[in-house]
Amino acid sequence: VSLQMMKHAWDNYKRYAWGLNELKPISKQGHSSNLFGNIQGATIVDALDTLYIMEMKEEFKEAKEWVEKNLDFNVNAEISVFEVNIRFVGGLLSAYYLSGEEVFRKKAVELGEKLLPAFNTPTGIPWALLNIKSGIGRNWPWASGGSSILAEFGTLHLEFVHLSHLSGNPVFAEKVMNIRKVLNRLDKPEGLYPNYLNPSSGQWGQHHVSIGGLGDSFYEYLLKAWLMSDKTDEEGKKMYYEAVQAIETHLIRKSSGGLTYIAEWKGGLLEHKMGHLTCFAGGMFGLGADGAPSDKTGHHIELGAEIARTCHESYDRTSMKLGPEAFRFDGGVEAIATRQNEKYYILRPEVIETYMYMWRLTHDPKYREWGWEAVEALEKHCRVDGGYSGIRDVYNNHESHDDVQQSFFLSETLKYLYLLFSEDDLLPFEHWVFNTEAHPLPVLHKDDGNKEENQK
Ligand code: DMJ
Repeated sequence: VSLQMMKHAWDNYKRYAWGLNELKPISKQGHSSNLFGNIQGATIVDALDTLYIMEMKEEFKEAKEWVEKNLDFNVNAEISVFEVNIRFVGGLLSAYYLSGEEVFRKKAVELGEKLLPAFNTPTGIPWALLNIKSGIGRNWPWASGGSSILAEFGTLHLEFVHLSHLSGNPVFAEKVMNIRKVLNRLDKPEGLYPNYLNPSSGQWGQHHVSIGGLGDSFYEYLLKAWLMSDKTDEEGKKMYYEAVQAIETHLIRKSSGGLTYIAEWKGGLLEHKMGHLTCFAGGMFGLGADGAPSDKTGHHIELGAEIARTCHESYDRTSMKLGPEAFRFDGGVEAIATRQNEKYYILRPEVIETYMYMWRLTHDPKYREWGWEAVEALEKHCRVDGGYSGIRDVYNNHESHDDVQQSFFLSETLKYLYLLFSEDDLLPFEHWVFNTEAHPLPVLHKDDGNKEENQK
């Protein structure tokens, strides 16, 4: 089914928005997101590995030809370093490792080089935004005290390690190792990492902590850096398990109805709200269970299972059976969005991602059942003639479509669904680590040099 879904999403993107960043499936035209500046083709690059894995050979070929002829980084564009890294660099790296086609390696390294000026700050903590022509960087104007964002500068590690590996140039890995160094020198309030860090002063901004937006994939990349290093990156491992300990103590709570959730922390006060983005943490806890101290393994799996259940409840308690952007545990509600501007669903993957990890780790059939419920809801409410669209209010009985087919729907949501219903030997966890945009990167095994290309 996910293959049919992919075909529908891809064919419509091709028909109405080819070469542009994303598709507007209702108005049937291109959608340009300012996250990528003038870099074009986000959906193509994000979808390459999904097409490959699903064996959509013709489509993969046309996507590759587009990359060869049209993907151009010599543009005057201010881009988000994080978004371009996870979607473009990550997408190109995966396409290279899966297919062995040199063009993807070349483009990935070329783009990586374009991102390097972002690290020209007093601390080496990169800017959020970079003009890839002039090399001038800055931060989001809304970020506390001119800060860079934890989930942005903390989500470069996997891709940059691979860029060094593939180019022979150590500079990429050095840049991300320096980020670790800066973080390790700083005092962490209650062992937690605030979302904001000023790249000039090297000081934290507001003490807001989140495992959802602004924080999320920083934690994910600590664990995955260790796994991707064939479990040699002890520093990443230590930082991950210590962070999880602090998160458990200060952020994880159980509702009176028995649902485990991860709250947000604001200078010591808890906001009892969990984002859709935070739901990825179920899969992360599951994936990290194996490396936890032996008496804690079962506990981490259990935590993953509980987060999966809570996030499933957030879907089940809506009329469309698709989850809201954020849900709350206060004012008499549990796992329900209370604010109008938190009731939307934009085709995000995190809940299905967690089902996929928990399925592989436990083989409990409920994860496939829950995944199937999501497929039915997507088909019923998000599928339109011109592709797939997000929904403005999942508690309403009538769809109001937002008219965007996000590129991560093709790279993540559909890939994780496909993997959820595939055998475990398709991209096995011993050999592959998924970047935060679901692009698989090979584990760099200690003893086998460049063999990883063959580890499909
Ligand atoms: C994706 O770009 C990535 O999963 C990122 O980590 C978070 N946001 C979107 C999907 O929701």
